[in-house]
Amino acid sequence: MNTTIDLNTKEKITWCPGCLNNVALIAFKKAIKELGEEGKVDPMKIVLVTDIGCNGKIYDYVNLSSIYGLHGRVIPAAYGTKIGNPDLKVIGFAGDGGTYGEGMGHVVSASRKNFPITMFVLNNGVFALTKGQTSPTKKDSDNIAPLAIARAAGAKFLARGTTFFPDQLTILMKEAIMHDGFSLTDIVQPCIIFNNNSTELRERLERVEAMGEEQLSDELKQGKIHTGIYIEK
Ligand SMILES: Cc1ncc(C[n+]2csc(CCOP(=O)(O)OP(=O)(O)O)c2C)c(N)n1
Ligand code: SF4
Ligand SMILES: [Mg+2]
Repeated sequence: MNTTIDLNTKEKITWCPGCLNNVALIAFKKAIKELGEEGKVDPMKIVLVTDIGCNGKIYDYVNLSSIYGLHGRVIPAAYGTKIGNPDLKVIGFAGDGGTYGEGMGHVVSASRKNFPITMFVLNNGVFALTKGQTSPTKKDSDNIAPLAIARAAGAKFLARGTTFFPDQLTILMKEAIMHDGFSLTDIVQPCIIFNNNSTELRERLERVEAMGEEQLSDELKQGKIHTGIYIEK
């Protein structure tokens, strides 16, 4: 197993200065590096499937085999890749607009049928790349609770992380990647240009060891947003 792969690339990062996507990128690379060093994952057998959006630029910033997919269609592309070669560890990376808007039907199918893929969603509450239109998770806009929906559809591994707790985010990512079936990790963060809700998020976010059914939907109640892992017992 090759655990010494350099995950960095030479591509210039074009996210806005201070974009929290950088935190998720660092947490993700740390997770892959540590799993490689622990002998749990072979980075050469990982395929990253990315979406369109600010989040999608991660395709250029991680030195892994990758597919730059269509907007909202990361889950089918990832599942097809896994079916084609079950030896691969397939990791989807996408945004809230693509995954919970256009792609929500795929979340339901993946949850229901337990597709053996990992999904990370950078949830900034807006369609950021296209200049900040409201996404399904933006607070005060009849927002949805994606983890509760996935749970209702049968998902067995759900996690919520945040770029405000980067150490926990790495831990969540490692657990999600090691999970054999479908895992959905929602990563709450502001978009500092189009949805700068940093102060509000800092007040609402609360780290917990394990999430229960009720905590999955706390975001919908617009109170505390718990970060942690829910695993079906
Ligand atoms: C099928 C389709 N619909 C719409 C678009 C235009 N589009 C590109 S990126 C984007 C918004 C992405 O929002 P999100 O998924 O939340 O990602 P973010 O930019 O916030 O990271 C949209 C609407 C597209 N490329 N393809
Ligand atoms: S618009 Fe928002 S999400 Fe996109 S790069 Fe800038 S800060 Fe990041
Ligand atoms: Mg978004």
